[in-house]
Amino acid sequence: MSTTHEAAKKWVDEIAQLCQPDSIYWCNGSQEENDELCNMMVEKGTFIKLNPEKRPGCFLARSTPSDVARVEDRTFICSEKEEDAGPTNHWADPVEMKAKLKGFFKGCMKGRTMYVIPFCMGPLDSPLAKIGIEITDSPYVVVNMRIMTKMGETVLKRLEDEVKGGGNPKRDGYGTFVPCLHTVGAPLADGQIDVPWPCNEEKYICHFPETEEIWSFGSGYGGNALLGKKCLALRIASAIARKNKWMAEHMLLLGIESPDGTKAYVGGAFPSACGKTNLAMLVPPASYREAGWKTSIIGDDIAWIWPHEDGTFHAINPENGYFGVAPGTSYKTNPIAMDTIKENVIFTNVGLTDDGDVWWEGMDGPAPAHAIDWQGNDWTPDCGRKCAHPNARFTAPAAQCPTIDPEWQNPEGVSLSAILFGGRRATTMPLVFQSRDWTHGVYVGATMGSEMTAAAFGNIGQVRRDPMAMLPFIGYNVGDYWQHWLDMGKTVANPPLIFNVNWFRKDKDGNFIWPGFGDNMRVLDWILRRAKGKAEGQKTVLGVSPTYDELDKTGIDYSEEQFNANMALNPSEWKAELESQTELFDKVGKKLPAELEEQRQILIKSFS
Ligand code: SAT
Ligand code: MN
Repeated sequence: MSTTHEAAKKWVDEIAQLCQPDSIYWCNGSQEENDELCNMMVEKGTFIKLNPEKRPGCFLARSTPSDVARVEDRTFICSEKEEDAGPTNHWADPVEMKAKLKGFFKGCMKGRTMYVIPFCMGPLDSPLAKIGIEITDSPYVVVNMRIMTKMGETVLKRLEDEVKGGGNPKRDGYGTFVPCLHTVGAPLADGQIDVPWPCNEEKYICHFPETEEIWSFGSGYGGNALLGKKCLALRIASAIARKNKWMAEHMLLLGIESPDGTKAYVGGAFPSACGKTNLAMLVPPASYREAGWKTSIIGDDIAWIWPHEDGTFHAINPENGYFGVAPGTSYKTNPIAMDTIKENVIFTNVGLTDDGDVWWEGMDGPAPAHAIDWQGNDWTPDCGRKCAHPNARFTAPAAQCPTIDPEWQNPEGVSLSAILFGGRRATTMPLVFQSRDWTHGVYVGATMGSEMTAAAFGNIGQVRRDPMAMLPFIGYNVGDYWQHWLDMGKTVANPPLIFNVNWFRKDKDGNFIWPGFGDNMRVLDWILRRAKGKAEGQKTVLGVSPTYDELDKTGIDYSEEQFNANMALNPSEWKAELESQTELFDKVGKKLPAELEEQRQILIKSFS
């Protein structure tokens, strides 16, 4: 197989010359192809086939211990001007970086097969759909991309059709594709035996926003290697979106159906470790379910949002699967996820039980008496080591999710009623408030922060600013990104209302005040009533908050005192909060939109 798309053919030829693989294989995305690759990886030791009675169609991969997560300090935005990458990114000169990378990529696929993966992010007929071609020497990447994107023959055919004037002429990037080049960076000498998880100690995850290209060297893991996800759908897409007046955001998309049959959609941006996947798969409390409330998921990680002719923002999930964190996932914390990962799943760096199933810390029931840990060693509950790596993952097809929304493949997306921002804050931030207007909402997102949960990232409890939960994913200058948000609010008559939520506030004794998880439905209910003009709320200096009576408390104990503690705005905490926001604002410098500093000044006045 090859292609009639001249630019694609030329690019693949060029890369083959550079990387010198033993062979080239164009992926068609079929089940047979997938089975063959999986079997081959089982033979090679990359994959372990799980017990087909317990986990049909599932495999376990164990990575090299140094290749377990995204590598932010090896991630580069290679814009022509350094200023265009801005203070939150690592910048490198595109010409110099390309030259350097060419050195690394020269002969990097010797002894390996070069896979060509045509893929599409988003429904093919969506105006926002993005076609990419990933070249990789990793079969692990191929089978993961098959779950996480739409991949293979249909996509390539569509790209070829577009050159002839077919397909969907309204597609952003019509006729073109984003070249995504990936290698594990481990060429094989003649006769050399391969290791189960090849990778390189050197890693470069490079983005060229002006030419819309991605070059990734040395890692086989997740966001470093599945280039459709964070690299394309966030970093490159955010830069394209700015040019073409849409938005690429690190947001879940959740559908909520009220008992009266009306359906609303909300987007939510939360930093990692704030329960994004759990919220996207929320199960409402019993009283809500009995009353007829239903929730559904469009996406758990990324949203592409654009101004629709109906005067609202519409959103699609560009992904096709979930690349979720396994540890902590259980029937108690996320039953929907547990039901999604019963079959056809790739597990990476979880534990293996003696009966050929998977296990991780936080799974339901007692720990197994014996297992094999993520590094392949014997493990017992008292051995003092973790069985699964804390960033162990499942790759699962979205279509297997029992609460997948019927509209999740609608090319027109779904209309957004509300956007939520939220971090993990033990103090300062109330349970929920609605921002005063779009500009104030953008300020709330821009100054969003979350407390560190692991000592490794800094002092526990210290707030890390994570604007719109996009800190590692904005493909350009954060000041320009905020300006883009401000501008986008003016492109539709009815932009979504912007809310801030905080599920993690603690009382004097250090206990969470709000029950969280499914009970977050009670807050969403109020938010939707606000969106429909059916809840009065009460004005605070932050905007509008619910009254105690407006929150439905059926089935939980939540006293007015608890509510007041949850909603309290403590002036001294707020003075410190507003002061600490200057750290990021100062870094942004002259690119900081004046409106955002004005918003900060308004609050300084209110709290003095
Ligand atoms: O590894 S990924 O970037 O895909 C997941 C994550 O770190 O959020
Ligand atoms: Mn994410």
